[in-house]
Amino acid sequence: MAPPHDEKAEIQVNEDSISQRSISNVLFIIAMQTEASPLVNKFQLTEDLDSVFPKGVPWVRYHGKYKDLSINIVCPGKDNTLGVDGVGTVSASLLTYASVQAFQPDIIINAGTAGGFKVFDLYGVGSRQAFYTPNLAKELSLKVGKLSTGDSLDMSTVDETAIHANDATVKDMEGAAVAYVADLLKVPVIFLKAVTDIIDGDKPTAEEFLQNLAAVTLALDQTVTQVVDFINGKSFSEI
Ligand code: FMC
Repeated sequence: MAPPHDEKAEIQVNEDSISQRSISNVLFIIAMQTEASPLVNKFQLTEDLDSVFPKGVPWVRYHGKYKDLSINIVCPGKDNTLGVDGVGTVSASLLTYASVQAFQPDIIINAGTAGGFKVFDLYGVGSRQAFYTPNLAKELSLKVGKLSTGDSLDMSTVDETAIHANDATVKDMEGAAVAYVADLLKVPVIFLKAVTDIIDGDKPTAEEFLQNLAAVTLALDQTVTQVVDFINGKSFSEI
């Protein structure tokens, strides 16, 4: 007869074995080429021209070694019909799914830009899917908050009500999709978002977004590098 099934103990064992494991394989999901390019250069990654992805999809993969880490950066690429970056949840979820299957990462990092709200001093807890990284946030002085995702740069009044009701402090167009797939496939995930625009500020969102994109991408690039340097050689319990 099988011994009684102790689910609690099993979960504990799983968590322990995850936390002791060192992180060696990092997958970045990045929506826009402008956001990805500086990192591709920084980590000296090469584009995979013989793609592991299905033929004809616009998804782009860059990969290589940086310090002790194996790094993949994937982007949805340019929409086949419209020629613009495939931002948003639909492409993000498919790309995340296919990339986890193909590269079996230890951790997913969704890096990109986001809109922020004027008040950004809330400490968001209980985010279901994000991996808890207290040491990383403290060491790099990163603000921690709740991220809200929708398929629009602009914010409708309905979105606004929901965002405020849930205490979200940043707003993007991919995070929840990446979180959903990461949870589905049980891969730890973290989100790094650099703020391009103040949603509840005076300037129109799209205008402010475009104005700040280059400068914010630079800041994102620096933070991502610091995060990768911090993660390098560490186990999950140390981040
Ligand atoms: N609202 C929603 N998304 C964004 C934003 C805002 N105020 N600022 N920056 C973004 C991010 C989204 O995640 C997309 O990838 C891209 O930038 C906007 O097209």
